[in-house]
Amino acid sequence: MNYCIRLVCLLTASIMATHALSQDMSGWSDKTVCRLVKNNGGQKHIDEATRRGLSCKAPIKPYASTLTGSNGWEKVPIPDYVDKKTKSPWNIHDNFEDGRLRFNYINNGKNISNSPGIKPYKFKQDPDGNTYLEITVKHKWNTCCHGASFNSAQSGKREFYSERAEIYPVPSPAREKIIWYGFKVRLPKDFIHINDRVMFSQFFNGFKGMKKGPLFKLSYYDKGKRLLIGGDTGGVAHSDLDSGEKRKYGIQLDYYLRDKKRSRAVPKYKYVSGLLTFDATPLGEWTTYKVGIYNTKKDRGFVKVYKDNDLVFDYKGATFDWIGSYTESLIRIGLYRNSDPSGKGYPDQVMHYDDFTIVSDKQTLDKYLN
Ligand SMILES: [Ca+2]
Repeated sequence: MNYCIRLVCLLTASIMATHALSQDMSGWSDKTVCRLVKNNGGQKHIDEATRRGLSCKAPIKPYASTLTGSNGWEKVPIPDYVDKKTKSPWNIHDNFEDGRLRFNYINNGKNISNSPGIKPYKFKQDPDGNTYLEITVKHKWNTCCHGASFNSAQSGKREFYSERAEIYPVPSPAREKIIWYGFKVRLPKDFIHINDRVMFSQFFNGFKGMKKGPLFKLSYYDKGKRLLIGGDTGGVAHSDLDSGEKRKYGIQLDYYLRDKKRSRAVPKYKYVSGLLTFDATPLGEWTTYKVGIYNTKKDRGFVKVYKDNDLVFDYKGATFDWIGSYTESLIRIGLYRNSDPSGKGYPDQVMHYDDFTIVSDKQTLDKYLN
């Protein structure tokens, strides 16, 4: 009883406080809001500035993106037991606590147009004081690369572009290297899944004229009902994907949502093991992904994916079996999706990321992400 009354009081107080706050701020001038944002007045002022569309709204200072070839922030020392020949080209950790974006982000370029610049990347705080990176993708942001796929339900071709918002460290050659990377990710409570592809992290081997996908990607499909883990381990880099190549080089596991659990389907291509089922992460809760990649033509290569320390994807074999002219590899977090083929546009999608870490061994990754 006592508890109930207290709870009601608390709720009432918090509703009143929120109401009073928004009422107060609506009366403030843009100049005042901006001054408070610049004086580090806190999240509520940033949100208010964003709501008003003020140019003072982004208190984030990118600088690493201009330091080509430099990965020099929060450098993680490489332990002595790591073989230096296979060490990761990136050894970094970022918990985003100082609210500075040190990564590259997708911008206008050779293939990308209609870039919103740094706008999709915002630092936010949880009530416990933790700072995380909020990434948003909107219709037509960073559009690239016209594509089409056959859709039997509509008995015709679906035409789309890609649209995205991703961050990444400076790309680097990573052939014959072992890379362990990970991050925390949260889909906010009001997240809207779409009936299309939404990728939210990738490891990509780049080639001249590359027409194939990443070695590893994490994607939602079918309104979030399908979680796809996997990618392509080889083929002819500069020619279009055909089904024979996919069978030979594809690694993929699909986990389907049933009764708040995700259940694994039979692997489509090469043999990959994983879990039969695991609990689906509800909206509003963090989950941690750890990804281990031995990027090699040799049989001892691997791609391993841990979700909250459960091994949900385990592939052993060649991971770099390409014909083509290799350039460099990249690791990205953030959203990448197909545009709405009807042209109307899918709703905005927002994901939260934290503790983006790339190192050379699992033990070190565990230190940062456990
Ligand atoms: Ca953090």
